[in-house]
Parts: sequence; structure tokens; C-alpha cells
Amino acid sequence: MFEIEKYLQEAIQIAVEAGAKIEEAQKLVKQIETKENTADLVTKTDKAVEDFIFSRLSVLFPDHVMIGEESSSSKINQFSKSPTWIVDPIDGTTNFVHGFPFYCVSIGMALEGKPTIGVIYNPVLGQLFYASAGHGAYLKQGNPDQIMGNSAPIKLGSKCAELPLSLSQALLSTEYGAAKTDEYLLPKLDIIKSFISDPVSGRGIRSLGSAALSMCLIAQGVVDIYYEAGVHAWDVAAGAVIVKEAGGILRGWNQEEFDLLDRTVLCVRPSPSNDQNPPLLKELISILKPIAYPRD
Ligand code: LIP
Repeated sequence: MFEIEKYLQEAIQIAVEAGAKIEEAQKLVKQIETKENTADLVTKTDKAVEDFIFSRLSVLFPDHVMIGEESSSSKINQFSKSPTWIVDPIDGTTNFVHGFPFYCVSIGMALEGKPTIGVIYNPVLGQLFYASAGHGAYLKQGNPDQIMGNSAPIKLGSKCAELPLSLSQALLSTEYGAAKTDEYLLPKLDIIKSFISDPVSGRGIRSLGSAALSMCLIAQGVVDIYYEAGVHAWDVAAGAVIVKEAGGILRGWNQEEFDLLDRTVLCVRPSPSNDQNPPLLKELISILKPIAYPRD
């Protein structure tokens, strides 16, 4: 337990320092490369910030495993008994490139394959979300000094209203993802069509461009449902702990158990009754379409 608290505090410190580096780089001309296609970007800053995070973690915890989106994504399914850090140095790279203020540092840590620590820091909005298994999820806001100082954290999940009974009153968040072939895109468009049109006529869809921050909005209780297919473990490892610890529902599309490597995520915001199978979730599952992404 003491160890986990130490890991969490170090991850918070490193995330805030990494955020400062990202904001410095935001002022400069960005060097952009594409990965899968023109909507899947990586910048020099993603790589530099990942190097910074790993250099700090590996001095502190030399026997831990480090997996990062930019340097070691192919190792993602090689969990060991040692704590495994799963890092996305900038989740929301496209937003970073455009200056749209929803990008973050996402640092997760898994123990024996189970997400155990989550730290997500949005340096533009000055929001730090963090959680460790069994100890609740919190938000600190302000400048880096305020966040690292004694400013009181807000406990997430304690003040949410009851969930709406149907999708017609729900605010939903999702993403289209990087894969653009029909196999992946058409089922997603079908789901969106079902949600926005009759008879469901959902209240609204948001698409923020960061899986990690979308999960933080669930933990905050300001979005009712978030679902995405095509995410990778580094997009969701930290957010998974934050959603769960805030009291939200965290699961996959096809199974109740959340599986870090199966490329799907489905979250429902916390609610006072804590119903694990609310009508809203059943209704969403009835319009989801299967999509076969290869596992991480
Ligand atoms: C992005 C995600 C986003 C998803 C994209 C991509 P990146 O992460 O957070 O939600 O739709 O496919 O994975 O590339 O900005 O780290």
C-alpha cells in the first residue's frame, strides 16, 4: 500500500513536469509526422516527453517495466509480475497540434495486468486527475504550483445526480478513431445514426479527441456515457483507474469485464444508486455493433 502511494505521488510530479514541457513546445513550430494516416499524428514533442517520463521513472524504479505509445507500443501485451508503467505522453496529439485545449499526459500503472494507478494531467486547463485502486479518484485544479502544493483535491463521483433513464436524455462522448476503412468506420457511423435519430434521439454527442480526457469527464459526471472502439492500452490505462475509483461503470463492448488490451472501452458516469446495469447502459449496448479490432 505504501509503495502504491509512492508510485502515485511520483507519477503526479512527473506528469506535471511533463505538462510544462508540452506547454513550452506549444509555443514553437511543431514537427509533425503521420502514422496510420493524416488523422493519426505524432510530433517531436510526443517522443521527447515520453523519453523524459521514462528517464525519470527508470531512475526511481529501475526494475519496473515501461511501455509507451511512441517507443515501445509493441511490448504492450508483455505484462510481468513487476509493476508496468503504460504511458501516453500526449493523448490528444491532434488537439495539441491545433492548439485545441484538450490534450494531456496520461500515466497508468498496471500490477499483474490490472490498471492500479492513473494520473492524467491537462496542462492547458490546469486539471490533474488521479486515482489509485481502492483509494478514490480526485481532481486538483490550478497552476502547477497550486496543484503540487496543498490545494484541496475534489473527490470525484460523490456529487453526481441519478443517471437519465434513457439515452434520449443522455450526453454521450465517442470518437471515430484513426482507422478509416469501411470495416471499422461503418459500424461506428451506424451507432451514431441510431443514437441521434428516432426513436432514440439522444441529447448530444461530443468528440473530444482524447480518450483519457473523455474518461475524466465521465469520472467528473459531466458526460453520461463514453464508448470507443480502436483505443490502445496507453489511451485508457490511466483513465480506467480514474473512472472506476470515481464509482463509474467501466467495461468492454462485448464483455462486462474491462480488458486493457481488447481495444474497446465503455464507461457510464457515477450515480448515487450505483446500479451496475442501468437502463441507459442496456439501451446503448442494444445499438452497439461488433467491430473486430486486433488485440493490442
Ligand atoms: C488518440 C485517442 C483518441 C482516439 C485516437 C487516438 P493520441 O490518442 O485518445 O481518443 O480516437 O484514435 O488514439 O494518438 O492522440 O495519443
